[in-house]
Amino acid sequence: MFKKILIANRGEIALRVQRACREMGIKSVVVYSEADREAKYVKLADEAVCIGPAASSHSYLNMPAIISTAEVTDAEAIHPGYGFLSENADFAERVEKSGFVFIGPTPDSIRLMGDKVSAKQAMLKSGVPCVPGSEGALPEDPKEIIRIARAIGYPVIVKAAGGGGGRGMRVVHTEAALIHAVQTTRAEAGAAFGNPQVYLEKFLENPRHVEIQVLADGHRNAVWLGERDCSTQRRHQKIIEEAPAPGIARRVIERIGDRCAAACRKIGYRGAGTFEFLYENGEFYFIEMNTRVQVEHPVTELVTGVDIVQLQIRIAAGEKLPFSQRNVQMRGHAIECRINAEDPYRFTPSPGRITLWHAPGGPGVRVDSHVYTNYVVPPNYDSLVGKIIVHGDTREQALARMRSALSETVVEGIQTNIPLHRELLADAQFVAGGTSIHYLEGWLGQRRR
Ligand code: MV4
Repeated sequence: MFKKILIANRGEIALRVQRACREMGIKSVVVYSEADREAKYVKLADEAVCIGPAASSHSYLNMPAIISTAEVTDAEAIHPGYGFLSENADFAERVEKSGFVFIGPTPDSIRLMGDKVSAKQAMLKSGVPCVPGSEGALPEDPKEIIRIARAIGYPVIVKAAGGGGGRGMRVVHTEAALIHAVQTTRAEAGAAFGNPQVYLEKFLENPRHVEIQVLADGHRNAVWLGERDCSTQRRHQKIIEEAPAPGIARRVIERIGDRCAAACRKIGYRGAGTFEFLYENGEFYFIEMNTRVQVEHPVTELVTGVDIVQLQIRIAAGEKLPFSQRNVQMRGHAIECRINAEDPYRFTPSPGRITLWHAPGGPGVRVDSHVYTNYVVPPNYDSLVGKIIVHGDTREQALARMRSALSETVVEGIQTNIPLHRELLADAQFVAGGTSIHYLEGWLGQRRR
């Protein structure tokens, strides 16, 4: 096992990785920006190195600074967390070429999944059901494009191969609007991702976002760790996630989960991964795969009892998965509320000093947060200040525990979205379960304040 790991991230996930290291007897090195000097995980790290100014382009995205810090501190491996360089195949490659272990998939896997066209082709070949659409990237010829869209049937969605996570897409309802939409999306994609390739899919009008967590060890062993329902989102930012997904038959999930694990074996996947699906009318449709640990991984950890971050580290060290699929058991129900430093009505960021932070506790309550009383939330990064995750025997018990946890939580000095969470947890349709990806935005449109 590694003796020392460098954590190339910040905030709650830097603390989460550090906790995994400490439990495993591994020393941690953190890199931090000038804006994160006072962060608790910086003070708690075995070593901490300031790598640049607040702007992430000069610190958390600064590959040479991160790799040379690994060199001078004698770290053996680098954990990228989520966001920043976590899904950058060139970074993974540079880390390995410099003689360190990248705690994540191979550069080839990251590249395969980073291109959404090649990802979908790999999944189709591996037996994972995908949204009906173009076979690969669209050709140049407008006549051909029209023919492909007709075969799919309107509405269709144009997506950039280099996009993902909601960036670079356009819904098209009529043939008259098709070619212009394709050309605009191509131009935007070329500028934004350096890749003008686009593809077409049937546009699903009211799906849920359900994802499957996998772990694979690179020795052809792969397991899936259940699903997460991440439908409650606004502008592609998830705010509540839960496991399992309410109201979906176990045998339907099991069929999909087994296909995901089989696909991992087939493509030689190594590490943690997430298969993103749209779920509509009882069917699953693959859209993208994420090759990193996700913000919402704790709900899976609570229902399976598996420490995903520790297993990422063990897998990167060359160990085999310590259990097989039949040892994976789902127990109870878990819900995560993301706590953001933002105006709960207007969603504008609310950085600044937290004058009082009081975290909830009690049975089945977990808080993943790097903040504390007198911590200053910097304005330079995303607004996540913590996550409250609850576990119960049933969804009802988990909901009750979340309501109780939210009512115990006190945050003063900045605004947070806790009032929004409190309202949603009292909403009859959310409480009933199974709301779609459009529910929250519709609900916000009708909201009274
Ligand atoms: C779709 C879709 C409907 N039909 N694809 C948005 C994020 C990216 N991961 C894919 N996205 C979507 N792809 C087809 N064929 C609707 C969305 C979508 C969405 C997906 C998941 C979670 C939230 C979303 C919000 C708006 C649109």
